[in-house]
Amino acid sequence: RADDGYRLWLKYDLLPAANRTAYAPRLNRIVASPGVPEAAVQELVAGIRGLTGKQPVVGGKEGMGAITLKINPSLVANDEGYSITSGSSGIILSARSSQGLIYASFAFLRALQTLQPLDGLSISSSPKVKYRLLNHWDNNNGTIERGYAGSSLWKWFDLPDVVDERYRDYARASASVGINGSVVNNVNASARFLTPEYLDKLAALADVFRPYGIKVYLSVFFAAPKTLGKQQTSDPLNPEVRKWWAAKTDEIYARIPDFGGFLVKANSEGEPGPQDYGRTHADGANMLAEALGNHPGIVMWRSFVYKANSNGDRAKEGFEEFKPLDGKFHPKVLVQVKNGPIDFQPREPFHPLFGAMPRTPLMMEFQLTQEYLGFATHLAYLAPMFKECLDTPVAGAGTEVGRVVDGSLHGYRMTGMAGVANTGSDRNWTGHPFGQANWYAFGRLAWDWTLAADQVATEWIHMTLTHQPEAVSSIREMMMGSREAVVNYMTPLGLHHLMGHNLHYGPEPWLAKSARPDWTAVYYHRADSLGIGFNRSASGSNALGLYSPEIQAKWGENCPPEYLLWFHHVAWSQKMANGRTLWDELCYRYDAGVKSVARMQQQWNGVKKAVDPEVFTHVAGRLSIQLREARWWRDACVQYFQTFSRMPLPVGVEKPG
Ligand code: GCW
Repeated sequence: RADDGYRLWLKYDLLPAANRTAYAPRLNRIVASPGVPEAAVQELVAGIRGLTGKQPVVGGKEGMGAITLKINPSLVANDEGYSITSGSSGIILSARSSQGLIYASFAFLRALQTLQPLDGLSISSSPKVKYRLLNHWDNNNGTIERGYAGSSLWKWFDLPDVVDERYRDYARASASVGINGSVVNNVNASARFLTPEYLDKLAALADVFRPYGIKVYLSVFFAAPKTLGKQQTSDPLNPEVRKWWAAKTDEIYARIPDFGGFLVKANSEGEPGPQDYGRTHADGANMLAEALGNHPGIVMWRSFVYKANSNGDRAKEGFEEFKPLDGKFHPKVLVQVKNGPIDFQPREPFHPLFGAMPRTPLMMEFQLTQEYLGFATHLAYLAPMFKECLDTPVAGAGTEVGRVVDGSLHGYRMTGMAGVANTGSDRNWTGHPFGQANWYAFGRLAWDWTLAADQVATEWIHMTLTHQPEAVSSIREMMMGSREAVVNYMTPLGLHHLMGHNLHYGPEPWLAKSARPDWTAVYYHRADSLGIGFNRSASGSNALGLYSPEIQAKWGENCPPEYLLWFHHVAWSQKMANGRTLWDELCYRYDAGVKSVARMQQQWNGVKKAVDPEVFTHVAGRLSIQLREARWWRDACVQYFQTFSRMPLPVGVEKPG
């Protein structure tokens, strides 16, 4: 039967016969003591039935043939961690909490889905980060800001009376990769979400998510006291305003006792905020944290701020506003920082705030929806991009961004990672079938950022597409190179933000006229007759100076090609380490991007027999768009930059046509 992608990586289709035979005698019954969550047992029953063709019974005794689930408060793991062992007493899933058993069950099923041997199985795992959240930029009218897979999953007009069964599948899929929270609405927030009417709808969603350990969170409109509460002001230091938020918070908790908390975009891109009243981001965040009182929720305050300032450098603004506030935030506040200092570009250096605010817990914000990476039409597996950021030291060895985020570097206990979701109402959830891999990988890396991107890809391929070994390896190869391909055909060598105005799709490097200089492409690439690139070194904006001395040394004079034009304005004829001129290298990289997509097409064609025909055709179609658009990008950019370099195309680079 053709697969429509709805079941994501939780397909539970029959395993290859040899694996089924090996597994079968060990999976006869599921033994659950009191306190074991029903959702875990249900998932195991459904999973094992699907994968082996044999339905296990629920009940009986621990021992050979049994999968026994146990709550064990003395297990060496953190609150949500678990262990899985297999031996003479059968398979034992243990955890300190019922939530840990949910994760153990999904991990056990993953072991089966990825064909792990069960003999002597011994897995133990605890999440490295506490708050592992999807951020949905979904509006109450059903649209999604930067969403490319249909409309919102949340049917606000139907809720709370009509509860779509899809909400449960969303929760299952998210929990299966360790996600434990969902901010359901856009950071450009409507105050409407704080009305009793919408809180009832939210409570209905929370009820569906709860069995899977997913908490609901809201993005809040900072001026709600004025617009919704009829207050004179929304000044965070005004006592009436503070009372209003405290009462609103109580109202939320009366409906949703485990409500997760608030996400705030303030004084950014026209959103209101504390600065409207001469207050700081810390004043605003702390006011909301205090409004939460003894409730368990948290405040996530975004650092994504920039203002129109023709003399400045947008890459410095978040740093300049937030760094001085280090140590000034309430203990319930996390500052949520995008991975890079501009805006979710195909490649950015890590944000200079990481490592620079040792007295403030910083959480990571990645973007799964491909706003700047070809929407849902281009195939780009993003785990290598997440890893590149997380694995980079902020200073010396052992200071990886991942260690800032997991709290180990500066001793934070509040830790978090957010992913801007790529889900929507499309039957396959993410539009591009491979978009599912980014949701999957985000969850896995939020749980443990030290996992390898190719290992995560391998898991996902087995669970979603095929077990056939050659096909698994060529699909993995295709995925692993895909993000670099996008970097090459869109913005190689550290170039950034050359995308079409506002829409952020397709090339528009010539864009020079806009309401604001930092909304043009020429602001970022700075091409002229001498060379190209944004001088952010000491002789330029000195955004490089915001980083540690180690990083300044690394990305200064001998800057690696990946970040070259991000930090430096380089002469067209400057020689690269490989002996080519900058101009030639730029052309080669654009061309290499196109060639990589052509190669991806071949790799995909080569796995035709190993994957579902419907998925095959769907992906093949999208790859042909991607190839056409990769050429479009290359030809537009190379020809435009050639008007400055006035140099010929190097040998071997395909002529525009
Ligand atoms: O990337 C930009 C987007 C906006 C978005 C903003 C943000 C939600 O173009 O659509 O708004 O970032 O992250 O706040």
